[in-house]
Amino acid sequence: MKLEEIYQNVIDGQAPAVQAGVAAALAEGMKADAILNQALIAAMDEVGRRFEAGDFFVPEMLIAARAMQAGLALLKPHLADAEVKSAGKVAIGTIKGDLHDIGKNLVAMMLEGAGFEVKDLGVDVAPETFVQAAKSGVQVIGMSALLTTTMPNMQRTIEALSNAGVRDKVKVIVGGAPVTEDYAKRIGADAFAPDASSATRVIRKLVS
Ligand code: B1M
Repeated sequence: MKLEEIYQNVIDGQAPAVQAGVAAALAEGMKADAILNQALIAAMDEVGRRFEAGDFFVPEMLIAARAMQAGLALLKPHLADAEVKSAGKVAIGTIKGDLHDIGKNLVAMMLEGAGFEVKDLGVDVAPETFVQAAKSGVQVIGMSALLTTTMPNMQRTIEALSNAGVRDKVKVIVGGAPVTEDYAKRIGADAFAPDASSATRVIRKLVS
């Protein structure tokens, strides 16, 4: 099995073909970290590039991310043995009062595709849950918001991190359709990203 085939099948969103390719590559004795870095992560980098260039839209990015995750699920048990270096640890959730999770899931998938360990806190996440995640040793807290009515819970969460004495232990990135760079600055977040692809780039910088 050629890594280029897996790479192309991720870009094309062909989940069964990606799984078959990963299984064949493993059976041939290929190293799990090579499959991860040279096929899955490389393909998601390309997907992100195409998205930012306007050649791919959300549906293409979603099916590619799902195909990547299908391959990743097969690789995971082998990655533990291969001691692949994690790109970093991120906890991500949709803020309290908000049940929208498509964008948040996309960000989480792109991060996994880029080699991050992602703790998905789900939706309607209370500030205290983000605080617990910060205490658990993640480097980055990511908050997603789609509703203008509950957006202020981002600021409340940042205040909760400060009150718990863990604000300086983590970087905070915010995003979601109504969130802007200016809003992120006003509430004291470290970063903002307008989409899943740039979120990965920004978080890479935050942990570097
Ligand atoms: Co709702 N909804 N919804 N909804 N919904 C919106 C957001 C709305 C704009 C629709 C409208 O009125 N035009 C509106 C909000 C208006 C406002 O706040 N001013 C709205 C409303 C009002 C509501 C309800 C209140 C409706 C009601 O019940 N009366 C209700 C609220 C429920 C609640 O949350 N408590 C509600 C419910 C729902 C559904 C359950 C039906 C469903 C959600 C399903 C789900 O998520 N599992 C839903 C949907 C689908 C939408 C729309 C149509 C689509 C949202 C979406 O998934 N976009 C939306 C209208 C619209 O946007 N056209 C709407 C695609 C997604 C990929 O984009 O999430 O922006 P997005 O994510 C992007 C970027 O923003 C960024 O990257 C992503 C990918 O590039 N990003 C991040 C996101 N998070 C990030 C985090 C980062 C970085 C980047 O760092 C951590």
